[in-house]
Amino acid sequence: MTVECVVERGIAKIVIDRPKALNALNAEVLQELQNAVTEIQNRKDVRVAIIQGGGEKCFVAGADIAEMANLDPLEGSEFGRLGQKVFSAVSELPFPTIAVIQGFALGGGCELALACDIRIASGKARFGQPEVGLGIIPGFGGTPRLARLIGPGQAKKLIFSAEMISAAQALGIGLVEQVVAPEQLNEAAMKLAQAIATKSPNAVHFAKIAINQGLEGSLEEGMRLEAGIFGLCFASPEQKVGMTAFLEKRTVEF
Ligand code: DAK
Repeated sequence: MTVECVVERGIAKIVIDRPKALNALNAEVLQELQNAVTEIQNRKDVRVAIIQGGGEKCFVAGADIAEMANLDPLEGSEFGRLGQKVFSAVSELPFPTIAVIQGFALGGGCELALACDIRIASGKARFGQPEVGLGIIPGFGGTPRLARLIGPGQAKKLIFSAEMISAAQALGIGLVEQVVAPEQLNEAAMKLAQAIATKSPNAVHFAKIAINQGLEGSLEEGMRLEAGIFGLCFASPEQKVGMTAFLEKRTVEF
């Protein structure tokens, strides 16, 4: 098994561990990643997921170039469909996802980080979309997701130039949300995951839907959606539990 998935105290940890190829995504790894996502997506005990690469050097160095090199058009499109399906499944997980990036996040690896809700990187991490140097374009959702996250100008700069950027540069353009010292990466990720895992799971789920769907339409549509979902929170016992605990000056446990 190359993709390991463990769940502990509400936090699912998915590790892509293929060090010989810098965790590159071949069809087998993509299928294992899909299996891991399928396993956790309906589990009520999972409140947040962390996705990371095994080893010191790499998050994920992209799609497996050796496997892709000799694909015919039909195989290429099958590979692309599998990748897009897996990445969509990651982005549609009902709870937050955190990409924990210790090293290279390139091509499909950068796109996997983009499919997550939040990205935390080590100061040693490096990011890039090198596809145009290989005669292809990002194909796992990179073009629309990157442009939405960092704006079309920065996305075009990164994709057209195929240049690698540092963690500090990635932070500067909003490609990652937090950069920490390499030795603090796991601790920082767990701290964030634990903070999320102690909050109302329904509220966190609803907030994710409101933010993601709210970005799809106009501001007015987003506000209407937010109002509807806000109302829905009052159908959940967690709203009563949370507010009652506050009023009674008790610590809340969801
Ligand atoms: N695929 C396969 N093997 C890879 C790999 C990759 N992406 N990246 C690294 N490796 C392998 C190397 O070949 C090497 O294997 P051996 O020679 O030891 O057998 C081993 O990992 C160690 O790599 P290096 O020796 O190159 O290590 P360095 O420290 O010198 O360099 C590096 C690290 C990350 C800078 C370098 O390995 C590198 O540039 N790797 C390639 C990065 C890259 O170009 N990634 C983008 C891949 S393209 C699609 C949708 C999406 C995609 C495609 C199609 N459809 C819709 C159809 C996505 C495309 C991509 O992601």
